[in-house]
Amino acid sequence: MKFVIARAFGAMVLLVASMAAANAANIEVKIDNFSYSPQTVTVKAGDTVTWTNGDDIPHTVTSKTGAFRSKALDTDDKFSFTFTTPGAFPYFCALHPHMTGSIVVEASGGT
Ligand SMILES: [Cu+2]
Repeated sequence: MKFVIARAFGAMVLLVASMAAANAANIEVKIDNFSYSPQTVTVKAGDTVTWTNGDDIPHTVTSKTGAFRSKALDTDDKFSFTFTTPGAFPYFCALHPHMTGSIVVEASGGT
C-alpha cells in the first residue's frame, strides 16, 4: 500500500514539473509612434517576447549586445525572440537609433 501511494506521489511531482515547464510566457511589445511599448519589460528565462510594428514605416528590434536582431519590420510584421539567459538586454531601432527599449530577464527557477 505504501508503495502505491509513493508511486502516485511521484506521478504528481512529474505532472507539476511538466506544468512549470509549460508555463513559459509570451510577452507582447508594440511598436507605435516611434516607441516601444512597454519600453522596459521584465520576463523570466524561457519566456518569448514578440514585437509587432504598429507604425506605417519600418522599424527594427536590434540588440545593443548582438543577442538578437530583427530584419526591418513593415506594418504589422512581428519579430519573436526567446530569452534563455538572465540579464539586461537593451535594444534599439537600427533605422531610428533614438528608439530604445530593454528586456530584463530573471532566472526562472527557484521557488
Ligand atoms: Cu524605427
